[in-house]
Amino acid sequence: NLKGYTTFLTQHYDNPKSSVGKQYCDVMMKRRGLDKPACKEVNTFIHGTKNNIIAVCTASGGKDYGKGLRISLRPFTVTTCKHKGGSTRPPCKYSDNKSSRYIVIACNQDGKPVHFDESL
Ligand code: DGP
Ligand code: DGP
Repeated sequence: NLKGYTTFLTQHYDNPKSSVGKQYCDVMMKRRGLDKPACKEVNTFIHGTKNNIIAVCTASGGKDYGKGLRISLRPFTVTTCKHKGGSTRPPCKYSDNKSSRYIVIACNQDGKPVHFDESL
């Protein structure tokens, strides 16, 4: 089932961080289709390699975090986009927060990421 992984990449993978100007989240949330049918409330983009993200599903890059989740052994540079409120319909307006965090994800049975849960 590749769909979950490809969806994860669309929603959460951006490496290197795209140079789209000042309003990174506004541009990226639209570009990745996360503004439809309504503005997604919170979404995190990971600025790390696919190999390093996939490794979180294995013992070399992650460990069990309960409830079927995995937490990375090392922090990733991430940008979390938060909907500013107001209309939930596009055009969506977001705040940007870039930081270095441990990512918590769910992996499928093929060892591929399928869900971004949180970052610490
Ligand atoms: P924060 O305030 O940055 O710790 O995050 C707010 C909440 O949003 C927290 O419960 C984690 C969650 N969150 C952050 N990014 C994503 C995402 O991409 N998808 C989902 N489902 N939740 C996210
Ligand atoms: P999210 O990263 O939360 O925006 O979700 C991405 C996709 O993964 C979406 O199609 C819903 C699916 N998904 C959400 N939570 C889980 C989970 O715990 N396990 C699996 N396998 N898929 C999930």
